[in-house]
Amino acid sequence: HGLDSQIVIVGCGISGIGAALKLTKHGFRNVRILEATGRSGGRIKTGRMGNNIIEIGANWIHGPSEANPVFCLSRQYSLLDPESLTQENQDLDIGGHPPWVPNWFSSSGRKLTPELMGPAVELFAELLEEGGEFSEQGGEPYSSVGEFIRAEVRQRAAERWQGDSPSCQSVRLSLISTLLKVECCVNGTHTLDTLGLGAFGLYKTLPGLDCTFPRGYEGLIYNLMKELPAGIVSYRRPVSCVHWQRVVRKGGREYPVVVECEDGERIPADHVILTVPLGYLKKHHGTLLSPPLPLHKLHSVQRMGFGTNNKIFVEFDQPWWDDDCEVIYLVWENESDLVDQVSDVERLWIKKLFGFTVLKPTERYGHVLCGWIAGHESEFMETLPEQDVTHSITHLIRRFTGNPTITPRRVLRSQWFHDPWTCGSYTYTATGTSLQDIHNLAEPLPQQGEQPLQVLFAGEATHPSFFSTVHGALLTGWREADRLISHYSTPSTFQPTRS
Ligand code: 6YU
Repeated sequence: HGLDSQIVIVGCGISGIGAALKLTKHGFRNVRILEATGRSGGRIKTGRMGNNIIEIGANWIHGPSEANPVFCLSRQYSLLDPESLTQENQDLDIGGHPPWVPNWFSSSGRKLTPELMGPAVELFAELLEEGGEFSEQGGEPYSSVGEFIRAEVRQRAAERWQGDSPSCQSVRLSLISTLLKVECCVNGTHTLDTLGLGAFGLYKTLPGLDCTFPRGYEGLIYNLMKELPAGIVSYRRPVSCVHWQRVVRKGGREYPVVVECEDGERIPADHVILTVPLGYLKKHHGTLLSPPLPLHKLHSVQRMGFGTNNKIFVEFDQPWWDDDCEVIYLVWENESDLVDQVSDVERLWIKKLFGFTVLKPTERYGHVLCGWIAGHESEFMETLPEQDVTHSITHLIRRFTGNPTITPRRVLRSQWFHDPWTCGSYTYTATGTSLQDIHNLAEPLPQQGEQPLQVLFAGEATHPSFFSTVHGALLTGWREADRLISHYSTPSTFQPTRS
């Protein structure tokens, strides 16, 4: 049946869309996407705050250069600013950390100087780089990135900063606590103590200065969707169970899989590509697959990390940061003990917010900041009424600027942990995980036998080096489409369609 085989894709995020496009362009005639929500895009989600466009999910193209398919497609669709397209920007190799102009504010209401903060910033960057080298060394001195950074900071700071005053040393160590919180956001983990050191170097960066979409990330989804055959997506159609290893007869044919939807519909299929987020799979694997996941796959689902990173957008009438400032760090002066989690989440959750990125250019956005907060503190923040979040943010900014009159015009936050179809933000390599776990997640079911490839797995969590990104997710959708294409192209399995 080759090109007539029934293929069901679960999830209409970038990986599901990518898989569907490749399959339909190759000539597969019976491809359907089942999407739980009323929209396409999944974790690519552009919203509005007043007249401004804001990204509720993915923000940047990480490493926008020739090897990044998201960059290439966005260029083709004319979605990017001219600066992002320059060879100079594509060639910049920033190792995942863009050289943003910082402002530092402290909890005693003073602005901290680059001279004071510089040595702490340098030390932290050095340790992040070293931390990424253990994955190729076949052994690591600590199990987590958090333990490694803390131990090395204590030792190197004592050596390097011994001539500086105690207060200077103390505020630099407090900045390290802030930078630990930044990394919690970048990696989408509650604390760096659960981020595996051995696997830290698995994540690979591409060259290119991270860029945004001037008219919103969803423009990419819109353009891709236009290329899909009409009507192949069924919205508000959550899948409740994928029954595989079955023999189901319909229309004179036998199918090995039945996809059961929450509304009771049962759809026979030859292949299902599952693109649900790892957070969703962790929570629902027991009911989503029947028979259940084989143990080695289940254990990898459980071992891999999936955490929360949320944004809090805040709009002001006037800026309280420098004209050229691109990122604002908040330094709690009592945090010289290198902490990245708070002791009392309900009372102190706001201390986990590391600071803000500045939405640029000002002519387009006005004075809007994007606050970043990861972990359990972020998950708690989601449960608060919006006015409580506004109150905490206002109080925080007044304290750090020493200006008791600053009042945000508007506040809006994301709530990824309580999104029932995502259950968090993105994947990280937790302590004890290795590349093998990602391979296990990506392995199709069954791999061999009479009816192979009944259930295939795509989505950001299944990419060995670009997990947690949009380009990683897209590549996994293409990978699973290619797997089916080559399955039907090999002579032993290819059966030409009769007309
Ligand atoms: C990137 C960035 N970015 C910020 C925030 C978030 C993410 N990412 P989808 O979830 O999209 O699709 C699945 C669909 O399935 C979905 O529509 C569901 O509704 C549906 N579904 C679920 N259950 C179902 C059911 N039962 N039945 C039917 N349908 C069902 N990526 O490139 N740049 O700036 C950010 C960011 C707040 C939440 C991001 C970013 C991650 C991407 O958004 C994400 O990977 C993809 O969109 C996922 O696509 P998908 O198709 O797999 O799933 C140095 C170093 C170290 C390590 N890493 C650091 C890298 C930095 C990571 N950066 C992230 C940062 C931000 C800010």
